[in-house]
Amino acid sequence: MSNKPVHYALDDTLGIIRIDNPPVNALSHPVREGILRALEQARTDNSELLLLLCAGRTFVAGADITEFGKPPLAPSLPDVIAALEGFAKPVAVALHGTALGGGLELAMACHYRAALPDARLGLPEVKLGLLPGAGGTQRLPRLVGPELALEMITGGTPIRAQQALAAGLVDHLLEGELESAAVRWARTLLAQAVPVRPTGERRVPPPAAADFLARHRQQTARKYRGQPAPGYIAELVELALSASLEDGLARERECFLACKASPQSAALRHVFFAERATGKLPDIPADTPLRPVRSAAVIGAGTMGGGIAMCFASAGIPVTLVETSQDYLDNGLEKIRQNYANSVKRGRFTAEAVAGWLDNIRGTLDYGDIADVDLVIEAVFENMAVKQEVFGKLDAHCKPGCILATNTSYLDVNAIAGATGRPADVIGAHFFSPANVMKLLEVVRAEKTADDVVQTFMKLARTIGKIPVAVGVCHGFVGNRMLQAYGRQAQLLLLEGATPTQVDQAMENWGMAMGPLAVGDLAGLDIGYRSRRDQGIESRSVLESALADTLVEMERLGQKSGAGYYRYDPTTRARQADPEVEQLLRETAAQWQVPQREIEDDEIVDRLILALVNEGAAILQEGIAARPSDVDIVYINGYGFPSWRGGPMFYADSLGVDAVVTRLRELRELTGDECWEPAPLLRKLAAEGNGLESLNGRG
Ligand code: T1G
Repeated sequence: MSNKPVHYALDDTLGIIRIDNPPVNALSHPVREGILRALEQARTDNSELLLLLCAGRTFVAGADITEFGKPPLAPSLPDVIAALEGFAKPVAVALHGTALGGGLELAMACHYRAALPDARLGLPEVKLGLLPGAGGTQRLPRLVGPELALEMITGGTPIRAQQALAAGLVDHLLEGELESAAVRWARTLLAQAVPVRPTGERRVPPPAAADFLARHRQQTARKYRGQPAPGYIAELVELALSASLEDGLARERECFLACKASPQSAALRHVFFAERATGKLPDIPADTPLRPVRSAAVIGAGTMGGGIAMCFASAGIPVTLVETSQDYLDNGLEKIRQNYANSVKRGRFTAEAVAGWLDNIRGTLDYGDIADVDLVIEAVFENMAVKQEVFGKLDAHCKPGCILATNTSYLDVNAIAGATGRPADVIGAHFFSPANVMKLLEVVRAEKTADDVVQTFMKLARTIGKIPVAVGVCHGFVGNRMLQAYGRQAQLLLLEGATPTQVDQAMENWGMAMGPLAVGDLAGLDIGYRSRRDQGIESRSVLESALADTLVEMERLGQKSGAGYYRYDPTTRARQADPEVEQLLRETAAQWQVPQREIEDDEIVDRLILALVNEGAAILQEGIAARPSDVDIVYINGYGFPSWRGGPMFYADSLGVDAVVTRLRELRELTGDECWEPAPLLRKLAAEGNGLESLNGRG
């Protein structure tokens, strides 16, 4: 078989077009050419019906995203789609794995569609800041109606084959092995002498509710502030109701090209590849043998411990929760049951699946019961002495080769490893709360952590549904260390004249999921208070934590006490500005003789985001993170940084590193604060005329 990505074979009167372009049969230029070549062959041969399918683990998962930054090569995907839909002989397609984006558009241009039951079908382009650019916004509503079409294209979440069958997106579910089942199905179509059936000739049924489209437009404008694609999608699906296919496709192309050229899409495409690059460790060979992880244990059944145990149980790995008292253990197990029950109620999981996962969890008070597990994650109180005592016990009880991980969010993992005789088996695994939901996992490599332990944990993270980022040991690792610089600026801006509402609104308008003060109130101001005391910082002795210390000592701990930087409505939990806090702010500023001034929202954004960038650059310089895109992934998946801005380091590149250095120097002038001294790495890149992207190893 030639190494061409598209093969055509005639089997009696059935023409079979097979795409074989691993890993996901992306519609690269050679694939597009190959499909047209196959159609050319079939035009004149004895075939009476064509069957399109893919080799490998999935049907076409979309256009080739790596081609987006390059000059377009003909034939374009719309050319291929038009050739398929307009073909003189009926074309059938068999779907398996994930038929996504251009792949589903290809399928909708075929005349008959079948799928394996576990196939998923979707148009996820919006997750790349794009929209379906090869007819998806015009053909999908013709097949499934405007409601489901808008839900699928705006949300980008694939649907299962069963739902696609019910919705009319596919005509048949295949049984058994893909190729043989597909050929059987195609032969029944041949026997029925089915006609061509262009999707484009169908009409879009009107929405059930007259105000559906208007409501959708409003919701979209609110939900996707700062992102152009969802608005275009609403316009295009609405257009499909009235316009000809030709006019609809023309407008779709314009909108697609506008999205493709947008900074939001450039950022989201960066994030797509950055998420996949985190696992590629420059200094550890990809084929490093892994340690088997068939069983796990979690020490501590508190909020974090319970969430971590759920990650393993839901991935099918039996997990034992270890606690110090039966009450703590029972509470922890009950909390897990409740969390799962809530997910079933919300329709996220089925009751059957949850029952199986709960069977994977057991509890004990006896370290002896975890002697044979392959991995332990410690999630006890954030105190060095307590953690070292636990690791001493693990060292005494756990079998040789067991991986010992700590869920500390800022303590020295080397010191924790030092409490054992096997520091090579010790690693940091910093989960984010709620651990069963948040995707980010900072994998902390201590000085003596063995390469196979690191590689095993990086792979295991994907198995339990996490995005792993390898980081080195320093206070707060990558995320919390940068957060400290970010949080410090928020505090200083308050003391210089801004209000909590102004700071948070400016950041949320810019795109952050939640402003820094509201995040503080959500997490609980007492956590930061205790961490400062643990670091030996006396209360109210430091300008940038004076206000927070005072609030905690006034029992204003945040949402959990009904008041923090804001007051919270007891019923709706909505946050309200509190004049008492603004008064306290002015008094604290007076005590510290901080001059008051009007502060613009732009300055707020610059100071908070550039604090992240400058600290991120220092982290890269120290080798605590391997590449700038890893820092971006930490902030997008752990700290509510808007993915459509690409992450702090990508954002810095979008401004231009030299402009960032200039602005940092301006802020130093403005505030007299040495923290604004540009990181040497930024100065070096600016001098070289390079961007942070140049360090991503993907240049
Ligand atoms: N183009 C190029 N490379 C791709 C790719 C794509 N569409 N999809 C995946 N890869 C690479 C990926 O970088 C990785 O490479 C390897 O394949 C395995 O991927 C006109 C404009 C299909 C669900 O958005 O969601 O069509 O890291 O690690 O976890 O309307 O990949 O090994 O070197 O993710 O099993 C729309 C994107 C495109 C789907 C498989 N399609 N892909 O997940 O493997 S835009 C998408 C995915 C479009 C048209 C428009 C997932 C997956 P490497 P992986 P996975």
